[in-house]
Amino acid sequence: MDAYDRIVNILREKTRFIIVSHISPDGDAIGSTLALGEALTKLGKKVTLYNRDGVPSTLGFLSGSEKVVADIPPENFDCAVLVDCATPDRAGQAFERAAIAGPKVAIDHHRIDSASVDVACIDDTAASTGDVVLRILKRMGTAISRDIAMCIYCTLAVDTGFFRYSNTTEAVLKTASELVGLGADPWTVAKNLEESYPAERFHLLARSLATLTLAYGGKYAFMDVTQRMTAETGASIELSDEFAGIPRSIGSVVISALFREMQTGKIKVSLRSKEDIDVAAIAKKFGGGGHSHAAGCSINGTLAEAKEKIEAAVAGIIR
Ligand SMILES: [Mn+2]
Repeated sequence: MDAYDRIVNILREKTRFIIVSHISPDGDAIGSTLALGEALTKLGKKVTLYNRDGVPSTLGFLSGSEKVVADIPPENFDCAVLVDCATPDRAGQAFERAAIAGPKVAIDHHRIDSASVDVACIDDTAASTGDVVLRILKRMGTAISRDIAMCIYCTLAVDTGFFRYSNTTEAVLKTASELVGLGADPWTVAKNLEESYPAERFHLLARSLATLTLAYGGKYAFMDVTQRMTAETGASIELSDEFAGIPRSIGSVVISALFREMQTGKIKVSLRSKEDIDVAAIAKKFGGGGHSHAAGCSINGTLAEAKEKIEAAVAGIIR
C-alpha cells in the first residue's frame, strides 16, 4: 500500500474533517483546500475549511472560498488534512493547539526531511499540491466537477508561473488540458490573479524597484519592501508577494531575493533562482524551505542584517 492508498483509506473512513493550509496562503494552498473540501462534502462528509489568514482577495473568485474560516470552530474532528504543508506549525498556533480526535494527514508536493503528521502523501513529481489532490480524487473514483477543476487548474497556474517555470512538463500541460475540458477557465484564473491588481501595488512596486541592487557581476539581485513603503503607498504587504520574481527576470541574474520588513519585526526573505541553483538550500539554513527555484525564510533582525546573512549564503553558491 503506497502513501496514496493510505490517504484514500483515511478519507473514505473518517467523517468529520478539518482541512487546513499554511499561513499566508497562496493559490495552491487555497485551491487545494477548496478542491478537497468540495470532493469530501459531495461524499457526505462534514468538512470545515480553515486558514488562519483566510483567503486572499485575489482568490475570492474560487467557488467555496467564502466557506473558509479563520477561526477553528468548536467541533469534534476525527481527521485533520494539511494541504500544501506537512507540519502543523506551518498552519499557525491555533491549529497546533487544536484538539483533533483522529489522525493528522498531509498532502503536499514540497520535498521535506520529515513530516510531523500521522500519514503523509508527499509527491514531489507533482507541480502543485492541487495536482496531488487530483491524483487522490482520481484514485478514489471521485467525479471532478467544474468547480474542482477550476480550483486545481488554479493551483497549477500559480505554481508553474502560468505554465512557464521548469516544472511545466508534458504531464502538467496534459492535466491542465484535462481540467479545461472539465470546465476550468484559464482566462478567469489569469484575470483574477494577474489582471485585477489595485493601483497601490504599482506605487509600492515603484518604491521597491528603486532599491533594486545587483551584485556579483550581475548574478545576484535583490530589492526591499519596507514598512514605510507600505504605509506611504497604502498598499498591503501581500501586494508585494510576487515581487520576488522580478529581479530574477534580469538576464544576468541567477539568484534574486526580496527582503520584506514584516509587522512582526521579522524580515521575510523570498528567494528565486534560475538554472541549477537551489535556493531551498539557502532558505533551509535559516529555518525556511521551499522548492529549488523558489524558497523563503524569515530572519530576526534588521533589513541590513538579513541582507548580510543571505548575501553570505549566496556568495558561497555563485562565486
Ligand atoms: Mn505548492
